[in-house]
Amino acid sequence: MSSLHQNRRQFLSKTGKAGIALATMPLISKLVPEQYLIDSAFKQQPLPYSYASLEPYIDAMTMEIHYSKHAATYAKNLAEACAAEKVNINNSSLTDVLKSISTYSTKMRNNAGGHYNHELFWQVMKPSPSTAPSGKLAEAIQKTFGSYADFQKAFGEAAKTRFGSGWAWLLVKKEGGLAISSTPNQDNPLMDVAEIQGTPLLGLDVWEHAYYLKYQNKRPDYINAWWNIVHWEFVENRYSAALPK
Ligand code: MN3
Repeated sequence: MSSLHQNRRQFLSKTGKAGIALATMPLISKLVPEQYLIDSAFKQQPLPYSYASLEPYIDAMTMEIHYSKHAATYAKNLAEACAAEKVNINNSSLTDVLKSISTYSTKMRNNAGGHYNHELFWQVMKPSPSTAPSGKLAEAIQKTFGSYADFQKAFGEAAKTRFGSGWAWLLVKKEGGLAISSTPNQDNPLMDVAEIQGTPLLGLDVWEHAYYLKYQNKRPDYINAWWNIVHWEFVENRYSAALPK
């Protein structure tokens, strides 16, 4: 038996029930030097705008701490979890792990989710975007939620009522069609543990670290302001990519 399998076994024996499910999964990983994983596997994409450029909706200091401290830590801890658990993935294969996240450790769940969610979050925002969706996505939103305003209301409600830390999502469900959901902690709709599963198109971080410096306890004000910086063209492209071919 290879040392990889022995390591896997040791890991399984430590993780109990989750490990049993993991034993039935195909082995995604192979051994690579740990330093490689930690140095390069989960480099954050450069922020596509400056820290200050989402003001006044999100302040520069919040953006700087959020991107360079909070999000950077998820990337680092994800690399550590992969090295410790002998999982060889990178940014492009991260979704495979998310889709079977119930078979991994809590550290993997929190940091794979945390890294994926933040990398998406920076992309779904931009300074001075067009202020409403258009094209096929606009049609689907209207069909599913009644109107763009109704959609905003329902999404805002999901974001406001997420107890504690988590995210609100617009997603294309596995079985097709749009849905709004919210997830706790760093979970997301790709995960096999999510209540509503599918492909996330748009995500809003409602952890206090995302808004507390400017908005303190007023999460609804942050949510209302955030609509001004949603990068709808980006979300529309994700929608097109998520539709059945
Ligand atoms: Mn965050």
